[in-house]
Amino acid sequence: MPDSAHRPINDLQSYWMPFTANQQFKSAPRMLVSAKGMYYKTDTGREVLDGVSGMWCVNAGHNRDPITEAIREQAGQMDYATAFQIGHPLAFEVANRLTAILPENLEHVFFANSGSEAVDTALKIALAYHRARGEGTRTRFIGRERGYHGVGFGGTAVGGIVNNRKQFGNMLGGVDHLPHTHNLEKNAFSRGQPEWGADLADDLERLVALHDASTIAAVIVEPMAGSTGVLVPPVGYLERLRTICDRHGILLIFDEVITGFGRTGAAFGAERFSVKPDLMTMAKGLTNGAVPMSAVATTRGIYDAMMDGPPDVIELFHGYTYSAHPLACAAALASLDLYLEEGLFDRASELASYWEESVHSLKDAKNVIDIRNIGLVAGIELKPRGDDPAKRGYDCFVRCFEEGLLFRQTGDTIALAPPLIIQKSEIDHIVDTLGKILNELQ
Ligand code: PXG
Repeated sequence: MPDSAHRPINDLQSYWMPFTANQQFKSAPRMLVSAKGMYYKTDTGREVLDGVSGMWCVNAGHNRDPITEAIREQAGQMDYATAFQIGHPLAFEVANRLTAILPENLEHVFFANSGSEAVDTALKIALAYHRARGEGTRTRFIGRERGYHGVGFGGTAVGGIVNNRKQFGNMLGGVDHLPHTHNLEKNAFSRGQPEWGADLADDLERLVALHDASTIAAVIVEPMAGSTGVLVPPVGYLERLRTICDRHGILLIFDEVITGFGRTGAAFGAERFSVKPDLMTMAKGLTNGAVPMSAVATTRGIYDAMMDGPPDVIELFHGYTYSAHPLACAAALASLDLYLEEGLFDRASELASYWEESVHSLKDAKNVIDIRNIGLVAGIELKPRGDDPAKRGYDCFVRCFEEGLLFRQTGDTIALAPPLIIQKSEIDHIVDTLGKILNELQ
């Protein structure tokens, strides 16, 4: 009999945890069992303040009654319906509600289930669009160093995080990368968008000269890079990417899986930074994290180019069993209602300066080498401990969790992105806890 047949149900070995040091975790597990508003509860009954909105997704706070109710009601009415050749009304409603708050050039919405799927969908739409217009040689993608676009082969290939790539061979061919925009010498302790770095976008001209525009389908970037430690775009940088893409007929994809739904102090990063992409991916906050759902928004031009063939032929051979899942649609509608009713995107914008002041008050805490912020996001970068990158960040993560504060640790950067319902007193608590722990840590 295999070993697993003897395991009691509370054994930790069967579950292979994602993006986790399994061996380390299983020797000292941390368990969450319930959540409400700003707080989780652990299996030992301790309250933990959620400083990262679950994983950048629970923008309206946890277990909000209207969302829970909407999911419950939809589960009782229709659990599942295919989206292939048949529709259900909520899917159309979600698409319409999204186009109402998206930048006005984005007029159509394709549904998937995760950010990774949305990214791969956007890349495939870009390829299919160029091909439909007779420019089928445009097959290259340009991503960016330190970019994160999920874990599909497409997203891994255009992503720029070496640990996420090196185990998986060649991935998608024909991908190149822009330089990242992180620069401690020029930009440490910038507030909001750093002043230095717009020129880094000009590297796209170099890549166009190297590969020729006729081979490039799209550029994909996060307007603000989240996972890789909160890299806020330099003033003028995204504008310059837009100009260069336009000059060469290259599509610009914004991956707004993190920046969507209020995080930067506007509905989307595109609005916050006043740059319109041709395609936008979103996920996470779309359903307030309650049911997996993601989407890709496109311009009318892209959609119309694809709708040009015979009317009885499928235009895009792509989709998922769970595209526009009814429970996800119900959760999305309830989330969008809640965001609007409670004015949460405006609230993020109103709280942003208090947030900025508060997080920057940690400037003199031990080992802090940079603090970055925009909207209700912050990255606090710590000096790596000797030759042990990420260890100080991890120790800080564990100590703060024990003290009742959860954030996301990425290398030696602490990423904070609390639910947009956060109170000023809770911001103070986050900063006090972090300050105390940082000064205690080696
Ligand atoms: N694009 C971006 C910009 C993301 O942040 C994805 C795509 C992929 O989404 P899915 O739903 O497939 O996970 C993400 C996901 C972190 C962290 O460390 C961030 C994400 C996921 C897990 C961890 O901050 N973002």
